[in-house]
Amino acid sequence: MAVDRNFLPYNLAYLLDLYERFEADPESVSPEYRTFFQTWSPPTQPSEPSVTLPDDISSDQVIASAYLAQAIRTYGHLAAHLDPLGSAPPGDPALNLETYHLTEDILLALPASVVGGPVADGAGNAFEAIRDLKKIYMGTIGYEYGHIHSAQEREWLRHTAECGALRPPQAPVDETQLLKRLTQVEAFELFLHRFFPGKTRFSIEGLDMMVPMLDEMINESAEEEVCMAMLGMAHRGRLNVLAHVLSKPYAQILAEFKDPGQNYTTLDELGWTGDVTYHKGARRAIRGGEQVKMVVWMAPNPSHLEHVNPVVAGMARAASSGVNQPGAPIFYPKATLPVLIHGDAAFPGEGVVAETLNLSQLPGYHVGGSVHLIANNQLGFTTLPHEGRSTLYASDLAKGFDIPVIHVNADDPLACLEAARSAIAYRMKFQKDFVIDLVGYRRYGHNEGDEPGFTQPEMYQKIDKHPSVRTILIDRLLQGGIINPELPAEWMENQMRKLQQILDTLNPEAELFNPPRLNGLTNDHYAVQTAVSRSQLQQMNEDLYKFPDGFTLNRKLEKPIQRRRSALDNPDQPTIEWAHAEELAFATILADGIPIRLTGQDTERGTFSQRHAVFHDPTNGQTFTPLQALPKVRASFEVCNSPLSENAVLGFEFGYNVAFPKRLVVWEAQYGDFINSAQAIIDEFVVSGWSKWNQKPSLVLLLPHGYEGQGPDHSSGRLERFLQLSTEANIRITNSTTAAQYFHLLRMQAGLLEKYPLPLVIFTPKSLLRHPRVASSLQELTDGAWKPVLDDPRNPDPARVTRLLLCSGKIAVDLFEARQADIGMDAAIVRLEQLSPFPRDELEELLQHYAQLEEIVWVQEEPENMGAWSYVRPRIREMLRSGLQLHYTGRAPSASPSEGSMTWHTVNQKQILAEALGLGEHLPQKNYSVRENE
Ligand SMILES: Cc1ncc(C[n+]2csc(CCOP(=O)(O)OP(=O)(O)O)c2C)c(N)n1
Repeated sequence: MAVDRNFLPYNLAYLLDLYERFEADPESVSPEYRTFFQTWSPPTQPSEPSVTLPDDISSDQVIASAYLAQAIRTYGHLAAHLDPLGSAPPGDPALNLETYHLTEDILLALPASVVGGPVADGAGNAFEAIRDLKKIYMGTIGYEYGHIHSAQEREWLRHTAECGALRPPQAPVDETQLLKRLTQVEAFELFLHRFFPGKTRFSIEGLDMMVPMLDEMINESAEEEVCMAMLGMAHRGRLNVLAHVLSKPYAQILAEFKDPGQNYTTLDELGWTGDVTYHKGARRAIRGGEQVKMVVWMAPNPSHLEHVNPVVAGMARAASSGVNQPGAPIFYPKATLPVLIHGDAAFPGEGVVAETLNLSQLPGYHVGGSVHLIANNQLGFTTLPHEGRSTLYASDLAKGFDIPVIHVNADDPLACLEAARSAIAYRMKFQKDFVIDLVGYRRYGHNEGDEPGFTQPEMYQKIDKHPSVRTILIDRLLQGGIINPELPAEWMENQMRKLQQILDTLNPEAELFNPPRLNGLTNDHYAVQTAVSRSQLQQMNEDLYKFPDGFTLNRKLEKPIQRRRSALDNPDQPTIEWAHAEELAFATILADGIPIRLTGQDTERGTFSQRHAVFHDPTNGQTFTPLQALPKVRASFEVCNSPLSENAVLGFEFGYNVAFPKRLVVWEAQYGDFINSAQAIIDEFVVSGWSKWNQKPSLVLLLPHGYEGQGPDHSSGRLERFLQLSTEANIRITNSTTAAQYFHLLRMQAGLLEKYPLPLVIFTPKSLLRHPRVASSLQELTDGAWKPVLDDPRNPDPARVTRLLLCSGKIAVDLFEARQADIGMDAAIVRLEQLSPFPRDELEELLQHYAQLEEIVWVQEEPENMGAWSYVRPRIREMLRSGLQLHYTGRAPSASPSEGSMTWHTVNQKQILAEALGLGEHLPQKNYSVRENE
């Protein structure tokens, strides 16, 4: 049998030990070894020069030496010198000779082959090999790869660590250039410190090597197939990275520091807030001659630490996906390199980190491997590691995700570059994540105005005396006679002079970004052709439900699919249900050449078994996705079930969308209620990305919403929160009630991607998904358009209507159902299908139409402090003509969105309907209704 090198240990001694055990009892070794030993026997002629063991060396000592070597490889990081401030590493008894009853003399007497690996090749005996192994594993790099499940990867990592191919002299570093780079890094901080004292910049000092490491990663990957590097990072060192890695002009950064804000007009007028300088993103093209060789892109991010991680991953996924052909998108795993820079307190502390790591190997979220760099300054604001995490290392979380880790001392430039090279080499080979824990310190307080001595006096006594990495490098280069002694000072002066000249000649306003204006939406903005011809829809419907030869449809789906097949036969019959309308909308959007990505928990099938975007053959488990098999489309359709996450997955979809806003990206919550697990992504990215960073998101959120007695956490998508966040120009919020409206809305969103992209929140039905009142006719798709306001379908005589029951969403259907045929003719039920931007003109038209109105009753099923009431109330009041009253009917104010019991729900729901419709059904509970104008 061929020996699989992946499970062969380096040292023969270990193998012999195993062989002995196998001979004594074959069951005592693993199945792989058992198979292997069946055809293997110990070499009679050693492959190494033959060594005769001295008489006083036992085979136990040979085995002990092998164990020691193994322990150094596995636990050497515990004794590595990782802290530039010199704290003692924890160490481990497994790394000590005494633990194995070994001595230096014993090791000197043993051959190097008992240690194995490349170190053995150059060593004269086991002592030298162990010494060299310790240099590798217990120097200024700590390797952690023993937890990796794949033997092939472990072998590669071990080989990479030990064979030295990535480190000098095999891979030389131009240390003079490195010094030049570190001079730029340090001069930038010194200059800002001198001219803007105390102003927050979150200096990189103490982790200066971050910049050359990023240079190295970008240059290394530019040599491969990578055409884009996507960076995400928090505040620490960001300005330095922007200046040097993203080539953001010094003038622009200095202008932002000067902040000529007095000439700006007010926030009100612009709707623009911009963001602090250390949150801004940037893009840079690296050219190779005329060609753009690579694009480096740093995403803007909020202060909310680590929340940019999934966003960057989503951006990378979008950049690596080919979408301009029918079927599934084509993913190019090496095309984009995501690099995420984390804080040492934030990485273990913020849950979104784990959520994002969990995305890394999932088919719909894979980005070909991200490189993570923990900017470890050993403090989180004032918090020490033992207060901030329950793990030894800041990086330990990553080990659970099968990610290799390298810890490296930030004061050893060559070790840092080796770590960067290893990360890229691993990522390119295995397309998996890699973590570098860059251990440094923080030169100043949390920010430059902060006094660190209040809380870390001893640490800062050390830091105050600690030389910068540039100084350490200069000393080394001078000692080696590599540079001329005048050079470092000369370079530093030149750099400072350059910055001074830029500052002296600065025209801050010219350098600053000129903010665009936010305009409110007008009716023109939804003047998009959304109707589709009858013949096209009928043809698409036919194509959609043609299954491939040999595909067996689940028996329980035969009838519903048959209903879909025939639903377009009678154009004026309301036979098209909600999910069917969605599929038709998607098909037509793909035919228009717009790619679609649809994700969410259990979204392929749909939480309520309504969608079936993917069919599963019960006889063989094969799948079929009709929207990927349509003949006449020009763009890809991607659909996938998300993992159980809201925060990271929504961040991911936001990133995917904002990187390429002309694709239709739809994310669905399992129930709208769970959206609050992603509140930071909503607040910080979806609704404010435009205002802060001039982004143009067009993400669609589907949030199942409606009161159906399922308790406080399965009722509300928190309409009120979105409405509160809307400025009428940053997001569209809808709560629509018919399949046709949904069809037109999706098509309108797709049609506006180019012209007027806006995030769109659609509160979607649950029990109404198959309700006959919600179903629509083909005619409504072929002739209709999106209507922000829907008048009463009963078409009441305006002369008789004195009460307008104004509402939004499912309660309208409940009102229609509860209203009896011959009564209530004085009331019209009108639906606001769109809440934001508020459809003033359409509502005004209706108020004119119902000229006899005496009262408008806002009816909602949500409690008074929730739902749309607080939002619509001032807007409706503005429109009240003289004598017209505004009233509220709905649930009483409440801390929790709904009742926990179906009975209690039913009582309250009935009461709201009775009150609104004036049915006089006085139920035992307090009848909650607010008389607005009294
Ligand atoms: C989600 C979130 N919580 C709290 C903060 C406040 N905050 C800003 S920086 C910081 C410390 C971060 O420490 P670390 O991750 O080690 O990064 P460092 O600042 O040391 O570079 C904290 C708590 C924040 N910005 N974001």
